[in-house]
Amino acid sequence: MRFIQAMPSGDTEAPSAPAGLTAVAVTETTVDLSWTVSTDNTGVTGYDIYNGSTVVGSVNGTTTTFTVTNLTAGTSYTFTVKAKDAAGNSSAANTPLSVTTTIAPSSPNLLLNGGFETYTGSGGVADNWIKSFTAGVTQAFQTVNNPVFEGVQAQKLSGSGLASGDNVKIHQITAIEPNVPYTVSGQFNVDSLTAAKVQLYVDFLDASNAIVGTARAEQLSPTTGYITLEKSGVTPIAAAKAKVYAILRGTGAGGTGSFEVDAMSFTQSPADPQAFNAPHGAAASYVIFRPFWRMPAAFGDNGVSTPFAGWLLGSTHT
Ligand SMILES: [Ca+2]
Ligand SMILES: [Ca+2]
Repeated sequence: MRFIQAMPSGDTEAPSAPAGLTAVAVTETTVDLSWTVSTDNTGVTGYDIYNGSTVVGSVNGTTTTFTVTNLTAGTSYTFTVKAKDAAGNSSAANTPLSVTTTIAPSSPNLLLNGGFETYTGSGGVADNWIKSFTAGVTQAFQTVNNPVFEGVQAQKLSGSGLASGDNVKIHQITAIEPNVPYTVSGQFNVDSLTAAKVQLYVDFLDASNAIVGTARAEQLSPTTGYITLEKSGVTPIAAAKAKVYAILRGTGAGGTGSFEVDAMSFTQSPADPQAFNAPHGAAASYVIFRPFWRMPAAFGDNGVSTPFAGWLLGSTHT
């Protein structure tokens, strides 16, 4: 009979410490470790891999590689490996290896002049942005140096005489990818609001400029300083562009208000199958659809079929 536990027969000699621990590959969340074999009088039966003082994995005695997973991007970790034999003797740890995981690439802001720092035109609206307003309302647009959230300039909008639904707004259109996670965000300093609200608003447009989805975040009262309005979700499968607005919108008779906006951004994640696990949470008002490669065959690559009617919110902002 041969039992592992019956083997020791007095073996008290621990294996040699594994040498040459190196990181052969590093990502945002994983580190691939490799080391050289240890030796032992009765044979090495395995290795324990430590992250700090915690064992994160074990391998058998003929394996000298291990992938540490579930790490955090941009974080330093210290790894060691110990060899063990059949008698349960554990080697000393090797020289600790310090590894810093890679930093997640920040998605670029697809909006131009999102910080409103550049103003070379006229009409009071920063470059790359277009103003519009409901006919008949009193409105004003200007770039201001105070208050700003970042840089030296922000965009101010103000309006009065707004009936419910009337608006004073700026917008910019950017090309986007369909069916990927996105975040739209802006900093808003709301000076005053009466029978009105401030909105960060997105119309998702298809290649023919038809609206195939919307997203919005709102502020209903004045603020003390800048606040973040933000919305995340998944871009509609038919979307080709995002039309991003900052809006002062009337909610009743005699609506009036003014606000500054700064640091507007629209970011999207790269198309990545993994990403489809992410778009939950704040995007509760959206249809979370299946990846296109799991769509029924009847689903065209340029259409929105019945299951996705949630995106067809119409062309009228509210
Ligand atoms: Ca031994
Ligand atoms: Ca700015």
